[in-house]
Amino acid sequence: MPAPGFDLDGYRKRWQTEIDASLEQMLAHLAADRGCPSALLAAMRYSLLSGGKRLRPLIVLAATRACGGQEQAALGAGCALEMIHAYSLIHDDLPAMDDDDFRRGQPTCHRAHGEAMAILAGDGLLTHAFELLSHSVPEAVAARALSLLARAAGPAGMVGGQADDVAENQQMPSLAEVEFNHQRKTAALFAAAVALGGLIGGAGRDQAAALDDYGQAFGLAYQITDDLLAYQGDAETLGRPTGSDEIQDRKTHPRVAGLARSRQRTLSLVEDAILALRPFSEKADALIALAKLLASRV
Ligand code: GRG
Repeated sequence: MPAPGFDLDGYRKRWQTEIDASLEQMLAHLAADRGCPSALLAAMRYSLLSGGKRLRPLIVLAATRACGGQEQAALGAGCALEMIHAYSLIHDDLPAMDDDDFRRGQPTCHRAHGEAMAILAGDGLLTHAFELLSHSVPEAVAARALSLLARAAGPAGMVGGQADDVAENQQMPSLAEVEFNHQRKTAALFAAAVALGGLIGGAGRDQAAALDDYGQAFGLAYQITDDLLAYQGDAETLGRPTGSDEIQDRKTHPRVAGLARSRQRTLSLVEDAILALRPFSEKADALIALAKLLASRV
């Protein structure tokens, strides 16, 4: 199972390029559809092609690889997931939510394209993701794929986590409440990423359960790491300005548990994620390397 010689940098560079090219191509198809207004397309393009790490699609591809499938077959599903991620960031930045002016070093979508168009760009990316996914996976698993993605992104998943986040609550939550929020707001999409990769790669029941364990643990660790770096003021590793959690009095993991416990929790979740991959061959190398990268950030 271990993958000591795996070249994660090379793997990421290669597939990030492919993912970006596929996203370009999908927007080109949309541009050819006379029903899509150019102002809307411009706002969608602005956020979708603004240089994210493409972590969720990479995980879709890595999960397909772990099951013995070809990454190429998972590109469409990975791009669909990235569209949902891009929509969530656009809406998260809006004045009614985080009210952020910058994302990935450039003005946020509503700053560049106006609030109404940014809302619609998010709506467009969210809905187009499902159309794209419906013809990116084998017909036999299409309904399952659409349903799991809708659940992960929806009111009992990411939207639910975000709703809890914005709800006014003066009390300090328990750590279990914080983690429940992270499971929905962030981990649900990572769990959907491995589930989609598994569906495309033909995962059996044990492998699908193992991928879910990996996705949940990875996703929770990812959110705690993000909060830890923000808490420590490590804007460089984080890739965005820090300090807004304190300003907005957000009850993050390190604010509730303290630095040392949050760090420890991240490391133990990464260990859980890697251990979950026992039912796989050495082809789980990319998933393992991605989890190890997370541990190296805290
Ligand atoms: C608005 C419905 C709705 C949901 C928003 C994703 C989200 C829910 C909020 C973002 C808040 C945030 C900064 C969460 C931390 C973890 C996270 C999801 C970071 C951003 O994802 P990365 O690191 O970003 O993959 P890039 O820029 O690489 O795509």
